[in-house]
Amino acid sequence: MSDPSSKSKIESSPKILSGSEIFLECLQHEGVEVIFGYPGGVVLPIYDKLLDYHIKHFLVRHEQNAAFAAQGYARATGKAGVCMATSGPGATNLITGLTDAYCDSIPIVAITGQVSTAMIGSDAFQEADTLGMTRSCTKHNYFVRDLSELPSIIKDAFHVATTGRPGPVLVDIPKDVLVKQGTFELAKETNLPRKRTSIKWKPEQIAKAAFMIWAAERPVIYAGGGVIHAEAAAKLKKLSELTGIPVTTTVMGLGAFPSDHPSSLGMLGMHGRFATNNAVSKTDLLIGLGVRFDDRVTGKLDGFAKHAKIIHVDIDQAEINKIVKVDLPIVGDLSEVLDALNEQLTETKEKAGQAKEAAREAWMQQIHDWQKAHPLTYDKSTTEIKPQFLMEELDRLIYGKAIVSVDVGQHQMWAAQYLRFSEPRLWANSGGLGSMGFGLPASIGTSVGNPTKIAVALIGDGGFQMSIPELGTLATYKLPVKVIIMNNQYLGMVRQWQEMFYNGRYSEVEFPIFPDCVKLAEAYGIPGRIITKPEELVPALKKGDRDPGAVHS
Ligand SMILES: Cc1ncc(C[n+]2csc(CCOP(=O)(O)OP(=O)(O)O)c2C)c(N)n1
Ligand SMILES: [Mg+2]
Repeated sequence: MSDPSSKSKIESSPKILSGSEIFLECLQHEGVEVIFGYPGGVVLPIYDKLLDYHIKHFLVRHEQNAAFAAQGYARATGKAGVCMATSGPGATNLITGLTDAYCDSIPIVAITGQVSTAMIGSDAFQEADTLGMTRSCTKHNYFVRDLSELPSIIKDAFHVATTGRPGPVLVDIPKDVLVKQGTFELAKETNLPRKRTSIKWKPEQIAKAAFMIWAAERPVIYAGGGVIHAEAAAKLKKLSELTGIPVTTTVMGLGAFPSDHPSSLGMLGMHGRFATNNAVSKTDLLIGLGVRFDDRVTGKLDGFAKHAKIIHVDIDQAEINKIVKVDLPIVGDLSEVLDALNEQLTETKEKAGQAKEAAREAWMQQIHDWQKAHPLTYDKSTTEIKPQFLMEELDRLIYGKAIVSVDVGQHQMWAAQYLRFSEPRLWANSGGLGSMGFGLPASIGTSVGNPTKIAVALIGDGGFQMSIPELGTLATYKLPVKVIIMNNQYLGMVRQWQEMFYNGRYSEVEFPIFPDCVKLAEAYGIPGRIITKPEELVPALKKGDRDPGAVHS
């Protein structure tokens, strides 16, 4: 994205720079190429200097969407996404996006302006306690008291966001620091620990894990987003292939294991597959990798994997025994742990690997029988477009070629069940927080972050109405995002709960007015079409292959 011939100002100018310039120099040195943001009073000094730098700024239509777009970028690339907002309302608008990133362990660095230091505490115009408000939804937050601290804070912010368990970090910078002149000296290294984790797993734990794995008759691997964050998908595949153990993934772990692998069990939990949940409830060894035993996975805890010994590998010690008491906790970087475990398993395979072979074969057969008896099915006889049909057709067209960003609701779960993922970072969803309005802005970030893949935004009619203005961002930057609005004409997920748990007493789940999406898209200069018949689906999806386009089904 950045012009390779671009020169940092520091090489051509004296070392006396303004706070804004120092800030932008620091970002450049962190390798930042794009910022998703929205300007305002106290960040004007940064926006002014931005004109002189080769960092590309994407002007979104709401700060919440800057945070979601930064997340889309981070989820697609593994690098920290950057978002920026002004003080007061700009900062408060970021909060949902920060909380969302915190829940899903997504590395983003949020920059907020603050009123000048001398005015803090005076109820100044657009003053808000950003630090206080974001303390609980960031991995860490910083306030820049003095210009001299700025380079080291920026360096530390990127370090904290991307190392250990990744997460959002916020840096709040008062206006006087941005306008002040000072000598620029780049912070060379962070003083924080460089290791991804300071707690190191022990070889005895690896040996014990290998022993438990060979001793198990009905093992299952339960893999989560941590596998993707640790770039450990290939190592997970090796583990599964070395041992023949099937793998189920969480909604955050989709892509951590290839969907079409014979040992793939798809997703587990409330919205997971019958056979997979059966396997988890009957397993005698559950190997949790980069997971957090979320309630959408476990359901009632006393019924979860109740026959199993549990191994839990996670980089965050706070996750160990938080929800479920485990038999063997291993705290460490999954990539390192899986290397060590695979080595141990390779060494011990010949001696120990055969002991339970017959039982393992019977276990896989049992799982296949469950899968055969309870496949994902739907009524194919209707003349309307069934969501599952849409997913199957979309999957056929985009498998391995697209990054799919989804919103929150029924469509999200259909996508999670039916779409296949060949590799990590092809899926962006609001897993832990379940924030409606996520999908469309996230697709902006995935499109910018990885333009080699087709960007698809698959969203509900409810979530779409929360993010309509971002069509403006798509159009402005001509981002080739394929927007698919699944219009079931209600807040489907909520309606489903009312149907199941409130005797079908539907309350406030329909919109009496829904805009004509074609006219709406065209108002932004984006081609759109409404389709209602199954036979129209594939031609419509194909037509908009690389153009911005809205399909309303
Ligand atoms: C910001 C926010 N508000 C409310 C909810 C509660 N909620 C979860 S799913 C859902 C319905 C989503 O409807 P729609 O976007 O049409 O998707 P569908 O379920 O119909 O596929 C709602 C209201 C939420 N998750 N996020
Ligand atoms: Mg809907």
